[in-house]
Amino acid sequence: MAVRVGVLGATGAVGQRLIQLLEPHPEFEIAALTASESSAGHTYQEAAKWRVDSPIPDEIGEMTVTATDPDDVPDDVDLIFSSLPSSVGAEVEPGFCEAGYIVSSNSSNSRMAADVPLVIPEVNADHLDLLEVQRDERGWDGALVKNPNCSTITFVPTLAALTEFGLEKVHVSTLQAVSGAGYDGVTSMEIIDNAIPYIGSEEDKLETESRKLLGEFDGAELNQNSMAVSASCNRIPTIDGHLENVWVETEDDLTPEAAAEAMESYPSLDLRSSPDPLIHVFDEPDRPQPRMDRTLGNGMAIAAGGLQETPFGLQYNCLAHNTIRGAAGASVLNGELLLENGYL
Ligand code: 11C
Repeated sequence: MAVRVGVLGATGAVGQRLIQLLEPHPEFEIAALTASESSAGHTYQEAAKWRVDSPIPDEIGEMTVTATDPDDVPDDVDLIFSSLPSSVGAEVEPGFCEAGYIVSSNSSNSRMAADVPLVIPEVNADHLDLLEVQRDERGWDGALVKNPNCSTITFVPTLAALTEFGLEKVHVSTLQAVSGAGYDGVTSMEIIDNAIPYIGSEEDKLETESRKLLGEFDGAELNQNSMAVSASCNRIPTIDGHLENVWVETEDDLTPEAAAEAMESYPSLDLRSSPDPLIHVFDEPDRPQPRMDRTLGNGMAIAAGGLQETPFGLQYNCLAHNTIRGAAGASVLNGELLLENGYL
């Protein structure tokens, strides 16, 4: 029987992607949609300005949106997907966990909390065991699991493939699509004929989240990876798909050929939304590109290319669909991992 799920922040850009991915999902059944007070009481069709690239499913359009409050969500909902703005997430997610809900959240609040697993299943599924620490410390019947920022998800799997060479220094420069900024980014497209070299706290997120993801959980606490990471983040006028330029310095020699082989053979998982292969490596120096390659693996694959040796170590490009692999799909995949691990 499918697990009944709720979506918090269902009318936003990531909330819409969540609905698009969850509606046909055989393991999950959408049973609750929440949004801000102004949407509560309206049908989803009335409340949402639907913008994703498939029609709103009829049965979803007819559902009534509720306020984002555990008391308004049916008790038989077991799993909550959260795509709330971080300030709202910080306020309401703990209440859902206290009320016994398992929360798979894309919101950026609490990602770096010591007892909150920050998970990309193909990279650090074992960090889910941190939930035992979380339950001991917080006394929740529910649980809170996070996925990282979309730009972090784009490059960390490629680094995970290279850990055997001993990661020492990583420099990453991003070219991020406007959909990462939600509706405002997509609708205004103010940046046509422009690029913006500072987009909030992105750089800090890439630097800290990557070290947590590649850290080691010893059963009691999570030790951050010691690699040095420096990030520079930029917004470009692309609709979907974050492209990143990466330079990696390693302890052991690392040729482009060895790196390509490590990335191509990096294992995927036997979860429904995990693509196989996880990482596509292109030989063509002008790939990957957002418009051509963002839908690989149903938008869940990472694409890499342009591997070459430089005085600053191995250089390459990588790409992921930011609202699928980088956000909604990442939360759904964490939901599948929670199910696989008996939390649901
Ligand atoms: C952007 N990566 O492209 C951001 C959006 O931490 O989940 C996602 C922010 C986050 O602007």
